[in-house]
Amino acid sequence: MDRRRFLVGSSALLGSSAVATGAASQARPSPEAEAIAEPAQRVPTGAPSPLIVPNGAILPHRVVDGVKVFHLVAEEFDHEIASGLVIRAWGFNGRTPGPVIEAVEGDRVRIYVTNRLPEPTVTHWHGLFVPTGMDGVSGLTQPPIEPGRTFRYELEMRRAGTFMYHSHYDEMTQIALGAVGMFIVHPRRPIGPRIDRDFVLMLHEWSIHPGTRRPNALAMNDFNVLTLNGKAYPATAPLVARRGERVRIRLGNLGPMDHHPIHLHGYAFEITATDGGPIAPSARWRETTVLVPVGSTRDVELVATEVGDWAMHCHMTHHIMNQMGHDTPTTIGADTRAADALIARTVPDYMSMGQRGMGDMAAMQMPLPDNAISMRSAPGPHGTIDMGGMFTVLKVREELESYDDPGWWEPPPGTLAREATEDELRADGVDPAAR
Ligand SMILES: [Cu+2]
Repeated sequence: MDRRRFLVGSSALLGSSAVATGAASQARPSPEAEAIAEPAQRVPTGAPSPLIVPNGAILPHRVVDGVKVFHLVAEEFDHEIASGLVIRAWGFNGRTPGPVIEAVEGDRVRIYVTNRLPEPTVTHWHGLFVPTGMDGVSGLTQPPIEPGRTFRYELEMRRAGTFMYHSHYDEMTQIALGAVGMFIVHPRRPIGPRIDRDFVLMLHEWSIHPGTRRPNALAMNDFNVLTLNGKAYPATAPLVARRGERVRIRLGNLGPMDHHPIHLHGYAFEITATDGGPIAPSARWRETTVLVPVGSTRDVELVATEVGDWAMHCHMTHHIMNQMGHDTPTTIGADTRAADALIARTVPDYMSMGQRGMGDMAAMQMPLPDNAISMRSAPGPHGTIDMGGMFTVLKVREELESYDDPGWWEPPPGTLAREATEDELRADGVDPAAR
């Protein structure tokens, strides 16, 4: 008999049947979670920790006769990707991704979806087990929601997990314009180690030609704006944790086309769940990069043992850059002086770039069209950070007064890479001129 059953059994013996029955039913983890947990993890660990949605929001609800009632409004609005770039997006309740829907296993949930888009829409509950008629697939499971109309979805939260919601009408257009969101269902009684910091991040990609406002819904592979919860670095908020806290990062991907290998520096994490369900502890392995395919979620967990500022980013190099033209010939290694001189006769300020690589372009203040952001670059504590897009920072500190951005990490003496001295090179027998 494990400890939980022992406690439940002994409280039943006390005879106060109402209290004992209530305690027993509340204390039981879901059968699915319990079935795959290691014996040592089967003890409930208390209430779920609150969700943290960097740069985002949680959808409010009201309870009517025991049912959690939500209202999503599909609509068009201006959305700021980063300072200097505002797009005309489609999403929910003025946001893309839409606000996170948060519920608890066993809840009865009613979601009204009002369509204020110029064309029909429907909303699909990705990963949730629902009756077919509530699945939200236009034409297959329901008629489309015409502009101006409101549909009602009745859902039972049959299992806990990290799920999503998105348009399932004119998917190419509506998803490319941002009609997506996360849907988190907490376990009724969490089991396993308690999570202290429970982050929710939705990955997305956009094709936005510099100087334009409307994402190109027809793009198939030339995505030039990559976002975490709708923001491109440097607008992405850091993930802040205190040393020793257990951190969960829930990642969802409803971008149009690309899978994203999300890499975290300084740590190895475990992938603990997908939108298919939790992964038994005995089946997990450790990673530093988690691939989040389109149409999937991944939960990763770590204990924040290492203080510092740790980069977390997509490892596809074009996904940590902001707007750029991908159809420019490369000039790395080329001697362009003769061509530059010829062109400068008609374009006096002309300067070709990139002959020594493209790192310089981060620090260079190039004139941009209105409503465009530079390809990359933001000031960091040691110079320019030459990344943009799908990039953020996990900031772990020994002491924190709040979870607001604690600023940049100040490395203790002796823990910062610096230029080697002549003496050091000589003492270790390293000759920089050697071939
Ligand atoms: Cu990526």
